Amino acid sequence: MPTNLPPEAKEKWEEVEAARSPREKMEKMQEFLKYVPQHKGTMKLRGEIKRKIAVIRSDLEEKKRKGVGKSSGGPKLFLEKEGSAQIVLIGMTNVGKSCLMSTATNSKVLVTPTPYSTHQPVPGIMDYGDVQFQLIEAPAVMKGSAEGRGTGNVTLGLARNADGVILMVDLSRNPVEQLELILAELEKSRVLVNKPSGRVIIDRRHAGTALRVILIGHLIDCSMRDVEDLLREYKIHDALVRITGDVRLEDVEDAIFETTIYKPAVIAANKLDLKGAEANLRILKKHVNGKLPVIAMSCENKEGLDELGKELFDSLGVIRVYTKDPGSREDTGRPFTLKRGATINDLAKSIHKEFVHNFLFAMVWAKRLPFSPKKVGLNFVLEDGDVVEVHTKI
Ligand SMILES: Nc1nc2c(ncn2[C@@H]2O[C@H](COP(=O)(O)OP(=O)(O)O)[C@@H](O)[C@H]2O)c(=O)[nH]1
Ligand SMILES: [Mg+2]
Repeated sequence: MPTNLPPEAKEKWEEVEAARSPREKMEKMQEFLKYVPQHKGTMKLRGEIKRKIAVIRSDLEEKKRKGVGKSSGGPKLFLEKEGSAQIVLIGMTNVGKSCLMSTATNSKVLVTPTPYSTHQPVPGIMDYGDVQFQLIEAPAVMKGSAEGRGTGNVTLGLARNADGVILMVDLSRNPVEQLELILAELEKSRVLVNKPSGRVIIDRRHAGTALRVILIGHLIDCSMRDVEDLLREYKIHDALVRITGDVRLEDVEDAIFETTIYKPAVIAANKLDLKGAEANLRILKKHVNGKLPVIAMSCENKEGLDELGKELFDSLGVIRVYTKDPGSREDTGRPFTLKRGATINDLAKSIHKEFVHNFLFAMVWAKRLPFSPKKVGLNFVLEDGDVVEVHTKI
């Protein structure tokens, strides 16, 4: 059931969204909570809002303690994104996370048999062809991380904020047990890795663009009208809402609050070189049963790194689009990575925010086109490997 919030709560939520600073956002969330009645249907929402408040508060306290501008010593809750996608490495202690960082990325980390030696998230860049992934080694996950044990909040917060996750297990110990433990902790923090049966994406637009709901799938126990009414109750008047698969009204509400989120995930089954690993790998694969990709690897022997890159790229659902300056013969080399299904409009936005405004037309070179280049508009759907030349008024 949807949470059935009173109108005052819905209005407050609009203020939360409009907040301009973390402090204001936190205060508005606290006010919002006062209007949310306490019952079973609102438990999930209350929990999630409280978690968000806690994250902002600890960030603010941290800044205050360190003095803004000075480099901070405590564990960071968010790391600035770099490269095409941010991927967080999640695993219990000693599975080989640091070893992967040191072999696959440019970062300097400590690889050691001493458990729980990584307290701080450590970033590094991993090259995969012409795409760069930012890997982050998160502090180890343990039972109770979701309740804040160890540096659990940091790790799970990083996972929430990332574009994807690598679930790492050690094949010389029981990999199924490790995987289930990490998945359980992630699930408790409402980060799910399995594909949902349906999906709601709310893309907020500037005022005046109106509300448009695109339904590619089925609404369960509700109508299109109910969906639109719910969005309007939350003062969402200007947005493009895409609904795919099987979706209930509560999933739409979930999307408004971003409570449950889905992360693309790959399983890195490490230490393939050790005794018993092959047998454990078979058990793990049988258990996972094709639901997630399993990459067998040995960080120590630098095996499986390419497969890891490929699976990451595939699971993220991204495409590479190369741009060319008008008049130049060569593309710029480094592609833009965009979500599958992205259009020229999305590309233009990621090049520069003024680009859409000044857009005239684009020329596209692509193997699937009978003739290249083709002159196209903002709605043209791009595919991996396309080369684009954007023409603007100025
Ligand atoms: N045999 C073997 N040992 C590994 C491999 N990867 C990591 N290790 C060892 O496992 C221990 C823990 O590695 P580390 O990367 O620090 O684990 P973390 O706690 O997950 O960061 C170290 O002694 C590593 O040398 C591997 O692929 N094979
Ligand atoms: Mg480590």
